[in-house]
Amino acid sequence: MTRNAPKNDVDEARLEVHQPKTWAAGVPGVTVSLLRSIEQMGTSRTVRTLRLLNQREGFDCPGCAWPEPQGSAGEHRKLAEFCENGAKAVAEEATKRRVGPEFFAAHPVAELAGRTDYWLGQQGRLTHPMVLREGASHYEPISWDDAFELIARHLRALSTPDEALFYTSGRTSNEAAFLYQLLVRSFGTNNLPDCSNMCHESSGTALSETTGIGKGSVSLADIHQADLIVVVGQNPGTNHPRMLSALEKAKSHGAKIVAVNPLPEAGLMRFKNPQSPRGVLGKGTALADEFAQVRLGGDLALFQAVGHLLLSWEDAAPGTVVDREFVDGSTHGFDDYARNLREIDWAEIDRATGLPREQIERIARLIAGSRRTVYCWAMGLTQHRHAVATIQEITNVALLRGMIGRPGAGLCPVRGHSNVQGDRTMGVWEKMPERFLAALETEFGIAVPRKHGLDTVDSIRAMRDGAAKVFIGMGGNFAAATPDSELTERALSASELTVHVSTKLNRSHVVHGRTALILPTLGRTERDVQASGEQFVTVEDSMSCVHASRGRLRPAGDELLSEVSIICRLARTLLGPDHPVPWAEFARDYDLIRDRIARVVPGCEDYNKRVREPDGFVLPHPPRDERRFETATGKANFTASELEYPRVPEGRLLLQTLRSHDQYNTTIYGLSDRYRGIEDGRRVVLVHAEDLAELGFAEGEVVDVVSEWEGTERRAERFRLVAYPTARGCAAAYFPEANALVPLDSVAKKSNTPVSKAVIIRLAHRTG
Ligand SMILES: Nc1nc2c(c(=O)[nH]1)N[C@H]1C(S)=C(S)[C@@H](COP(=O)(O)OP(=O)(O)OC[C@H]3O[C@@H](n4cnc5c(=O)[nH]c(N)nc54)[C@H](O)[C@@H]3O)O[C@H]1N2
Ligand SMILES: Nc1nc2c(c(=O)[nH]1)N[C@H]1C(S)=C(S)[C@@H](COP(=O)(O)OP(=O)(O)OC[C@H]3O[C@@H](n4cnc5c(=O)[nH]c(N)nc54)[C@H](O)[C@@H]3O)O[C@H]1N2
Ligand SMILES: [Mo]
Repeated sequence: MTRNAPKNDVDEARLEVHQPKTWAAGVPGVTVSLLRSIEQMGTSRTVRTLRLLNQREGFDCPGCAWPEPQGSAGEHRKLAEFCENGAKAVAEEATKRRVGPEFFAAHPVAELAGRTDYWLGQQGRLTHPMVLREGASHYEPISWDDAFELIARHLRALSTPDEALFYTSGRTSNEAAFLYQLLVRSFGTNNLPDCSNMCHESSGTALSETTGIGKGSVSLADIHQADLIVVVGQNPGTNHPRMLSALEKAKSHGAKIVAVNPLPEAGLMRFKNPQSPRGVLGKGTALADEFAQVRLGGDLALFQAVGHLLLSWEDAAPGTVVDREFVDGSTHGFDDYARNLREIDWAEIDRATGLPREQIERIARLIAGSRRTVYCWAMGLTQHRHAVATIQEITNVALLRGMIGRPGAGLCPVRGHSNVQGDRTMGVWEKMPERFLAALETEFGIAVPRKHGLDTVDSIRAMRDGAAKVFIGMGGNFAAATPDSELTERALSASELTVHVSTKLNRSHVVHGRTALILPTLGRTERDVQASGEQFVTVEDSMSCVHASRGRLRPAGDELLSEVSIICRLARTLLGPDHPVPWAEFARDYDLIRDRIARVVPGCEDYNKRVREPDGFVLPHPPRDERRFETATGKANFTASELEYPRVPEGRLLLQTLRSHDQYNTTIYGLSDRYRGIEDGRRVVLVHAEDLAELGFAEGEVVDVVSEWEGTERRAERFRLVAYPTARGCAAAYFPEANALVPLDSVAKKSNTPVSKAVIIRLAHRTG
């Protein structure tokens, strides 16, 4: 399969490559964010908007899920509690540009399908519900009522509700997410694939088995108090910039930082805090004390080696390394774990990690000597075949040292989308537990299905095979975010109906089913006024804190409906006026939704009152709160795993797909990957200079990239080679351009997450 670069792509001839930076944030960060904001919003709207970002009376940043400071620290929230990339996320949403009926009249869908994600996103906010009728060349306006009728007609015509798919991206508020899953289950299916299936599913799976809860166990205060922070497979300087302030604070108390990454990411090396004069003017704070440049997928081996060393030091001096009291009292499976790691094959560890043994030993020493260790990770761990085992190996090391349920310590999967964790808490999951489903039935007097639904990868398979015919997306950009672009786009195009509730134009609108709808919705920044008055919504951050978010800007258009209204009106049309759920009342007053959340969702008692507290409230987390583990054994479980790492054939490279500094997933803000020194272009592959030489390629050459998977090949054309200091044998290219290379069937064991960080590729010279 070959995927051609869009014809009118940005001119790659302009691409410039500079030296990668060795520090992150600081003045350029602030200047860039202000310029981008003013470009999209104008000056006065910029000032008004950024003033409300992440303030107690304002809206939650639609960027990442990193938490805001709480309690007395929250009193001192800096006026600018935002980062460069948060400001870009806001500018993208609060832009003054508009995509209305005239735009669609002027641009046939076939033309839009040839545009890049960047171009599509830059056109502005969607303002009117639009329909693409079967066989038509253009989207045309449709009334909201007709749009809901059309969807209901298609859904009712299915032979079973399981032929419909209901996707969610993680920006949806708790209120909308709760109603969305209620609608989907009332209709009769658990087909609730979400972006989490491609994101932290592996973390949820790993942690549920080991600690009994699929969420992280640390608070911001824990990070501040830690004496050792291990950051694995994460690029906070770009994707969670406010995390750098937390790392800086920990450092100021003497904490050490270990960074494990195939790339020397600027944000792991040095931070110049834009919110302190010292940061702006001085050298900034050095972050990583130990930078382990691991090979892609080598982390399981690394943490097995660390575990092995810790155990051998314990054997040599019993009682000095293992937290006996915790291990004996609160865990299960330690002996099997210890037996598994008693003997390890160092030659295999060397091949898997590419790390010097002395460095592994230094890292193990830091871990053995730390009294308060926090482990942070993101996509560098979750998107591998052996992702679940890798996260469990880190958990093993944490358990061995008793680093859970202790101040300043714990496990911290750093979430992506600003409300991806909340959406799961509210029931957006294809396999919610029985307890939740039963509570829904009791609360609403409805029957909900028990058969597990389809996740993202299985949804694509179902569309490909004709087993799913209607696709509805509550936010997100399914066509571009998913693996195997060619196959996925064909699967979507084979659907009878595709519907997208969206704020901005994206590829999923132009790779459409036979009939397609675009339903424009309010963003986080906008005022949401309903019959009972102005509404707010609630979200949950990466550290289980639930709080209110209130948009203050004028909506992008008079026709826009809130996500809650869209769900309620669709539900009324589809399920009829006699349905036991009071959909119309919910749309009038979101407090009524929250009353139900309080009764159905564990830990949300008294929801309306508690989300009105200035900082909201923190959901219960038994391991963190009382060292209680709701697992099958009633204890925290050690795991004994085989050593596993990606094997790369001769002449091939291992490719990871990642984010540039100037994008939010499939939303491309601009073409400047500033910290990595890549300007004015995105179709690049970063490869070590010595690998380029060995493979017989020249820096700057434009090549095709071919991925190899079980006898099949996928090809993406025209990528420029950049010599880059990545780990040997490893390469990197940007998502979503490189998604064409990720095979649909290459998934993580247990979590079914696409393996986007370990794609076997070869480079091919272009002929002619
Ligand atoms: N500005 C901005 N913020 C974002 C996003 C965005 O696109 N833009 N996306 C949001 C979302 S949804 C998410 S999930 C997060 C993603 O946040 P990240 O996980 O930081 O995102 P990626 O760009 O995928 O970066 C993966 C990092 O892991 C490293 N890595 C890759 N493979 C391996 C490996 O095998 N081992 C190790 N040790 N490291 C590895 C890469 O070199 C890179 O530094 O960010 C969220 N925040
Ligand atoms: N190869 C590769 N693939 C990946 C990844 C990778 O690292 N490599 N990362 C994966 C990860 S971690 C994730 S989370 C997924 C992301 O997958 P998605 O969440 O599906 O993708 P996004 O690009 O975040 O979605 C952007 C769109 O959301 C819509 N939107 C924005 N705000 C709102 C809102 O408030 N309401 C509504 N209704 N719509 C809104 C806009 O129309 C915008 O175009 O991608 C995954 N895909
Ligand atoms: Mo994500």
